[in-house]
Amino acid sequence: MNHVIEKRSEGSRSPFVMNTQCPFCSVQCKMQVIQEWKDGAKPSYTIVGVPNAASEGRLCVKGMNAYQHALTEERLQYPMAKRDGEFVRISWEEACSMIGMKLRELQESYGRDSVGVYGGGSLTNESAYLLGKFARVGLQSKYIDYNGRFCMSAAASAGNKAFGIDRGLTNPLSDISLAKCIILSGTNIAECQPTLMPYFTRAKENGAFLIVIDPRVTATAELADLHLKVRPGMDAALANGLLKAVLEKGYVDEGFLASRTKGVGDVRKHVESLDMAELAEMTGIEEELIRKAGEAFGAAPTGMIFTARGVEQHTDGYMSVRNLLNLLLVTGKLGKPGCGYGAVTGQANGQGGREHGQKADQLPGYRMIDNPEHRSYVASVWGIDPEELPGKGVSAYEMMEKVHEREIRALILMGSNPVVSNPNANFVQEGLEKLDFLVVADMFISETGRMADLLLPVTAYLENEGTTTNLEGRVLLREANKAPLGECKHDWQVLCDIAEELGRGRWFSFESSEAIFEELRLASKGGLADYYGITYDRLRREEGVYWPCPSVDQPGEQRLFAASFAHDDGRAELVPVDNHYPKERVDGEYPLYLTTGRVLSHYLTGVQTRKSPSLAAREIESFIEVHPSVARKYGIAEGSLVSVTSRRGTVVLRCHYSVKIRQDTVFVPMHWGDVQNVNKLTSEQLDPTCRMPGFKVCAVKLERLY
Ligand SMILES: Nc1nc2c(c(=O)[nH]1)N[C@H]1C(S)=C(S)[C@@H](COP(=O)(O)OP(=O)(O)OC[C@H]3O[C@@H](n4cnc5c(=O)[nH]c(N)nc54)[C@H](O)[C@@H]3O)O[C@H]1N2
Ligand SMILES: Nc1nc2c(c(=O)[nH]1)N[C@H]1C(S)=C(S)[C@@H](COP(=O)(O)OP(=O)(O)OC[C@H]3O[C@@H](n4cnc5c(=O)[nH]c(N)nc54)[C@H](O)[C@@H]3O)O[C@H]1N2
Ligand code: SF4
Ligand SMILES: [Mo]
Repeated sequence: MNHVIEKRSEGSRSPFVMNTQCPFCSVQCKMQVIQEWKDGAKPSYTIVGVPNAASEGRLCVKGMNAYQHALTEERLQYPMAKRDGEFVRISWEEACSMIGMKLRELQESYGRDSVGVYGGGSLTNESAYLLGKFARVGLQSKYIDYNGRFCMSAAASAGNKAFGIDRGLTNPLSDISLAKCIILSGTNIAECQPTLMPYFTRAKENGAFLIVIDPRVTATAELADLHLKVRPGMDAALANGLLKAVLEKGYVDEGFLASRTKGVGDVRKHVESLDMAELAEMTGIEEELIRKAGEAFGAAPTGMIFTARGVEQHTDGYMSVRNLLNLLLVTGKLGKPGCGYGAVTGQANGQGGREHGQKADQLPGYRMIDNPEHRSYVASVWGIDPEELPGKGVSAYEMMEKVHEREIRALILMGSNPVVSNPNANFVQEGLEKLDFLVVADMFISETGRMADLLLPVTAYLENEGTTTNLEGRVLLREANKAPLGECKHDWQVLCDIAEELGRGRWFSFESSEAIFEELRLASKGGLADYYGITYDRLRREEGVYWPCPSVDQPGEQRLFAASFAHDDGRAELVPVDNHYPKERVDGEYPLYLTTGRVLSHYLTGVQTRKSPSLAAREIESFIEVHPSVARKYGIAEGSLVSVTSRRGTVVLRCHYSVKIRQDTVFVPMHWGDVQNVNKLTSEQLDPTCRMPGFKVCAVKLERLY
């Protein structure tokens, strides 16, 4: 395995133990990476899961192999600038002065907002916080957003509106085994958070009835007592069906509705007016099964609902989640052991990354940038005049539109690969080609990195200390184990250096991630996501601390809403939800629904997992999952290459027959770029409330290739 760095950087030949946590998904499994020199000069690695309250010592195949990409010499090791189409090595001094010159020039000619910042949910809380501050105080630009827009925005908006607060799981994971009925909708835990599966098998052993809603029979669906193979994009209508079944049978917690909620009257009226047979027709699920699911949930003494991107990544994702929250509220299943909601967070720091100001409309601690009180509080922490804070910008994909329009002329990307992960990827690529200056801070040269004018090498998780907040809302400290590779810098250091170059250094004079965390604590104090009571010392001593945690002597709140919701009147809000169809429907020309998602061994756009030989070998290329009866209709053989076309583009994929998928639907994973980039097909239409794209449904046609 010549990918592994052979340098014995940590000195002796005795085993070198690195205590860390997996950089990939939101479970944030704790692990040890043990480096040994058994024989010969090459080190070998043993990976051991470390017991902790979330993963309980388990690891999945990605965690087991996450050392490989972090230790490969294929990583970026020094800044590189593009000269005559080729990347050449330059020094950090040259890189910084180039950034300073370019950004000053553009901002002087076209205004401060001509420079945009685009972040990611892999960044630590410290870097994510600083990125938000960097955009507003360093660049004084309103244009900042991040890849979590594509991930968490529908559930976050729904949680905020319904409950007054958004935290991935309202309950600790240990509550799952107390739930007697569990709905998993559009969440494929078995492949995406595999180490959580035992929580669900344990619940089943305790007698829980498990309902999975997914157009495919996933490994998660195989565990279900009832699988509703929903037509993509029809979750809002399906939830109406579940509500109708519950209301008709009277499985309603009237006391809870009266004392803790508002808006149920309108929901009752709306749901009564709907016709169950029509709902069955729309969703592709028999009436009897809808009733069975609704009644099982209503009748159970305790119950939880989990959603992930299958429900959320739609142009009505926000309303679909709201409707499932309606179901929880009507049945009174919140704020009690075994009763709650979970928006299963995706990225390592998908939760913390959405709390401290990477979002276009947000300031640290979940404060809002258009709220005068919030502005003045955060401005006081930052030592600036509130007037100097820019207003709200636009969402991630809309930033790409601004790039096209040349309103944004330079972009600083940190922790994302937008030409692969944005919808309508051909358009996004065209836009980024128009930029005057593209800076990409990454560990590798991603598909977007290839387009950069300047590449900045950053440290990997083994080198980079900082906190992440896992899907439970539990803040964890990940200590650094190794010196940075080559000339790599931490993300936050890069931001401090650029700010210094721009003459804004006095707001960015941090020497450690802990120093940034100290400021974050203060900036979040009194906000919804209050981290004030959390310190590095506490995180070292305790097993992580849940937010909100307003003071150092408080434990942090494990289970939310025991006594009240976070709205000013303490009440949760129900809202009637219409049956939405996806904005793009199938027709004679594009007869199949395409849905997209993940496989076990790869992570997001695959930049990291494809650099791991063990993971790459498990799945070497993308594919399209097609029902055999549909494939045969088009004369497409199992294993052959097929061209897949939507109104926006074409990709070429290998056909996998699968009887597990609906016959009107095909599935493609999102982990590959270039000709296999499924986002060349997906649509640019966004959810009107949260600006989430409809990644989970568009219309396509298949053609066999010879
Ligand atoms: N192995 C792996 N794990 C990951 C990641 C990864 O890339 N690879 N990424 C992480 C991140 S950032 C995220 S956000 C999470 C994502 O975690 P998930 O959201 O669980 O993953 P997806 O595969 O995107 O989608 C989940 C399921 O939604 C189904 N689905 C598609 N359309 C619909 C629909 O209209 N309605 C319903 N109800 N279901 C539908 C799909 O068939 C799929 O099985 O995973 C995290 N964990
Ligand atoms: N069709 C379709 N598209 C989707 C989705 C889908 O389900 N279907 N899911 C969406 C979702 S949920 C998500 S979260 C997005 C994610 O999509 P992206 O934002 O593109 O996420 P990654 O592929 O993780 O890209 C992260 C890049 O940052 C680098 N990186 C990793 N860690 C760090 C770090 O600490 N610092 C820095 N500077 N760089 C780092 C990686 O090497 C990689 O190049 O994709 C979205 N796009
Ligand atoms: S990918 Fe997620 S479940 Fe797997 S080891 Fe990493 S953190 Fe744990
Ligand atoms: Mo995500």
